[in-house]
Amino acid sequence: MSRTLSSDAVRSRFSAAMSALYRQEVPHYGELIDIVAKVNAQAEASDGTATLGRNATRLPAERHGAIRVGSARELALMGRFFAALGMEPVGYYDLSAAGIPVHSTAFRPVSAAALAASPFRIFCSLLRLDAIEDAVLRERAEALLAARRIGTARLDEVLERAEAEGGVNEADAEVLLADGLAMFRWHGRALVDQTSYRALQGAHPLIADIVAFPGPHINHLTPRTCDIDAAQAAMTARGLRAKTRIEGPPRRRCPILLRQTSFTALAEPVHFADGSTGSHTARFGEIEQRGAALTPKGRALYDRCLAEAAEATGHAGALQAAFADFPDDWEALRAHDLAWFREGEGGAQPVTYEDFLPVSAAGIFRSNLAGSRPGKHLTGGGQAEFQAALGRPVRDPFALYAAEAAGSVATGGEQNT
Ligand code: OOG
Ligand code: NI
Repeated sequence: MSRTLSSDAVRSRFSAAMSALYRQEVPHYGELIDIVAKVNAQAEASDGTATLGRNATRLPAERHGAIRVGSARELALMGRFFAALGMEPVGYYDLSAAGIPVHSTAFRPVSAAALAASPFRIFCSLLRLDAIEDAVLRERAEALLAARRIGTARLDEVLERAEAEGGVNEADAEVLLADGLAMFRWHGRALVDQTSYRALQGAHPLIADIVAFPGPHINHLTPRTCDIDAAQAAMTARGLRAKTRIEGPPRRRCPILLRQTSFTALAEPVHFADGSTGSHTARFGEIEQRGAALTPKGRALYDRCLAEAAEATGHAGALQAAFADFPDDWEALRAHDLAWFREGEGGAQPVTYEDFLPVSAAGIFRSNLAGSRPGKHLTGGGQAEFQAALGRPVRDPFALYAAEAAGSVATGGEQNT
């Protein structure tokens, strides 16, 4: 046991390795990292408070990525793999409410110490095969997924040892890194012929992305900026085609939750199983800005404001107008019990939001899927089915923030069942 490495160290190495891989696979990602580093340095110099206290130090290494898996077995493997990296499933996101045929969780470190050591997260989505209405196509997709093996046998052995011994040694860590990285790399080779690819694409572009390839390729890796408006302007100035609308709350003096924007997916060459070639668009770039975590009361207000803005679409100031009644100073946010605070040096400090937002995530999905049209809201299954597939319950984000605000550590994974 003395040779056991800390999961923080393994996660931090994995995050750096993923970043190097993505830089190599998607050259625009390197540009994005440069832009964000410059914007963050400028914001830091002009206003040290912009990054929410203690988080300034973790900013340069902070990333989130996203993957999509096709079956319960694959999701369970992801749960075990990320557990070995000290990442737990937090939250449940039903994207089918927005017409996207997946449901999701976020694997992330949960303690303040682990977040400070390496704040790496993965937004992980599970395909809902019931979105395929054509029975023949659905069975074909099921058969492809049943035959697919995304992890190696030695990775499985390492995970079993990690679970039994509560950690990994250096040799096992190297397998986790190498075989983990291999799972998430892009394969310019499809498992199916071009006709089948098009049929899957016709059911929903996401279905083709998940089912037609050998594994769950990482589809974006997102650096965190402390000024997303400046970073977006810099992206546009460099010729990266950024999405015009920033997802999430409007620009405010006191940032809350999460603001995100992406640039469009690149078309990548694909070799199909019939020997023909074509292209596939799935991978893209994204930047994020994080603000304060909201209490259930604050979140309910946020959801109301967002719904109001959605109804008023069309006029440019709709978002600002809809959030006019959301207090924009820390004292008021605290007095009205809208955001979480922790006692720190110099008084109460807002707790940073570490999770995602379903409406924003749907916007990010949509903006990067060629020709996607809304699917139906799937009513069956939901969170219970997702957790059964994962093999464990997801943790309740509110319980984690409440514990952080109270200066304690939330225990167990049994909440939110
Ligand atoms: C995930 C999209 C959601 C975010 O930052 O909200 C997401 C995906 O496209 O697989 O990454
Ligand atoms: Ni993202």
